[in-house]
Amino acid sequence: MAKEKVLVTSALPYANGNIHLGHLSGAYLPADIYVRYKRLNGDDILYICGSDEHGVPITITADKEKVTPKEVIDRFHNANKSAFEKFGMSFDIYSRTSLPIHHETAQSFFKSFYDQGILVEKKTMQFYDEKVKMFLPDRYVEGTCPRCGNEEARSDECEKCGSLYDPSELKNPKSKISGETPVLKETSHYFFPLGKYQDRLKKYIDEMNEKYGWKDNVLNYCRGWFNDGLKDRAITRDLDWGVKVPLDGVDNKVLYVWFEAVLGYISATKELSHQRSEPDLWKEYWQGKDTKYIAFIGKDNVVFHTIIFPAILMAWNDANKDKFILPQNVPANEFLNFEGKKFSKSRGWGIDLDEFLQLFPADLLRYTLAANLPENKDTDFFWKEFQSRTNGELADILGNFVNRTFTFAHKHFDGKVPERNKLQKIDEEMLDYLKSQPQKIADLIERFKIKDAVFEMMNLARAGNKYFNDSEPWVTSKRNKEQCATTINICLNTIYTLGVIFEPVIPNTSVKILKMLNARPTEWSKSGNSILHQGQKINEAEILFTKIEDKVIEEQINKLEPMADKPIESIEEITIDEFKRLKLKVAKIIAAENVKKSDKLLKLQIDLGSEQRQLVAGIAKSYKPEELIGKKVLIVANLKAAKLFGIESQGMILAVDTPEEGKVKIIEIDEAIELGKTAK
Ligand code: B3M
Ligand code: ZN
Repeated sequence: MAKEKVLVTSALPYANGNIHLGHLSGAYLPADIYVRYKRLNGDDILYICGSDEHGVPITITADKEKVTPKEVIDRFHNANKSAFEKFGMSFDIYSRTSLPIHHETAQSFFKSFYDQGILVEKKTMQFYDEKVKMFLPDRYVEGTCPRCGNEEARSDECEKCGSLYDPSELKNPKSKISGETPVLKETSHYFFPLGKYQDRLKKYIDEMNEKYGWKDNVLNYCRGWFNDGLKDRAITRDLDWGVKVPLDGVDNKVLYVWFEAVLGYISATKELSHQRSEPDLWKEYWQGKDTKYIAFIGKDNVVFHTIIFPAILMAWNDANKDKFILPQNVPANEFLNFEGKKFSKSRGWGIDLDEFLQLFPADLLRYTLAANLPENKDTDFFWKEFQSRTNGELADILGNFVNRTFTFAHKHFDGKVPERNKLQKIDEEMLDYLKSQPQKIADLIERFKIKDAVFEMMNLARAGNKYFNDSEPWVTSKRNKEQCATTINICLNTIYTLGVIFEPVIPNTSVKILKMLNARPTEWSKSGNSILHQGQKINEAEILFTKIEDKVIEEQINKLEPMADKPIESIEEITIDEFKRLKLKVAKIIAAENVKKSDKLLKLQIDLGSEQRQLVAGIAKSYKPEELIGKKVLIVANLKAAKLFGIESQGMILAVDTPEEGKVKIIEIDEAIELGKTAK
């Protein structure tokens, strides 16, 4: 395949907190695997990342800690940069948006738009906290989402349903600084006319998807925004921390962080050009005719990379000679949860990368995360899974195959690659598989199916073990030394291939394997071609993976328990007679509708077999009415009737909390159980 020139970026993490495992699975590890594979493939890659150092998250952290934003960004930029290094991220640069080159770049885009006359200055009503006397940026205001009812929505954006709306639509707004209800007060901002780009953006996304196959989750988000209709977006804010609006007479306003942060990819590439003393390097990638650009992100950043950033680049390209390329693909991942719940710094749920790497080698984490990437749906990190992937896959499959082959080669062939003699069917089959596997894995990685690619890598080690077993070299070493030599030759060559193709996932192990073989990496496409030649001396085997003992994992799990949301409280005891007073009966939901003016309640009609009743249940956030019809449930049948929102409720439906805040799951009863039966 012709070699490609590829620009790759990973979302710029805010420099206001530590990188945790969730971040890695979203935008960093998949990108690093892709990049490392592309480099081995001989493609020409620039991999760009850095800290996002503006925006309200930084000022919120600084306010909380009573330090300056500068102190916050310096601390976290350095901490994250070094944690990423230890994890083996192979960025060409890890830059930062506080650099002058970034401020200049972002300002030049703003100026270009201003000079073209495409920005619209509009007076807007914005939340203002009268107590602390300041305009409140989006994230300083929290309220109820006007679309889905999420009570933790931001002023103009809901993370839960992904909607963007006008701050005046937000229900029950509260200032996060003072806790007061903010007032809407007039200010003026520059707006980018996103709506005018809708048709071009749609065409661009359709075209890219047709040619390069975008992920369904990403396309779905885009469709949603297009259906809502893109609105003009304010690209300035009333703040003093950020990139100053480059207009005379405009003070105390900065560029909206998302407007400038995406341009951080470009300024970071400029910074790299500067570091390498190749002033035009950045242009080769961003403005070259035959470059492609892949942007790795997590799902919460999709709109900014598929809509806002491309629109900014289109607007620049309309008026300037030097034209930028647009993302060819935006393979956004869903989220990684931690032991069944969302990562949460404030609740201490999860583990930071740096902390993790003090306990275990990076490759173990890279492998477990890579084998379980949230490519199509949210996934979880479980300590037990980490242990079983390490012990059962890395150690027992890959490590064991390498170890038994080396032991054998040293014992029977004097630590040299033995000759390959006449091939039997079993050898031919193994060699065919060995030859085909790198291409199969490459195809998967090219389509961003990294999890499947990792599975296929381990499959090669699985096949190696099976081939070793079926060939029985411990038998042939005595009876048919030539056949034994062939087996070990093929096993060593398989280990070589494993050493190359596993490099993107477990780079440190790959280095060890190749060192043990006294070999250098080859180009990806040749890695299955039995590169090791007869007589080549191999080194002593090193232990590649140490198994993780149960007690080590238990220690980590035990650490979590005090942090869990609701520790098991001491529960007041009741007698069996008291329990018997409770009548829990099986009922079927036969009708369900929303309760007007309530986003929590549903009105249900239920059938108990002998009678029908009306219930009001607080499950509207968890179920749509139509999902409930026909379900068999348990109700408390002898609960005193009560009125909710003026509607009589004759009983209560049983449900349990789920890990998702505010959501419950009703207890469903087997279809075979008769209506009206009492639970006991
Ligand atoms: N800093 C948000 C985040 O860390 C944001 C990404 C910027 S990418 C240009 O999720
Ligand atoms: Zn919402």
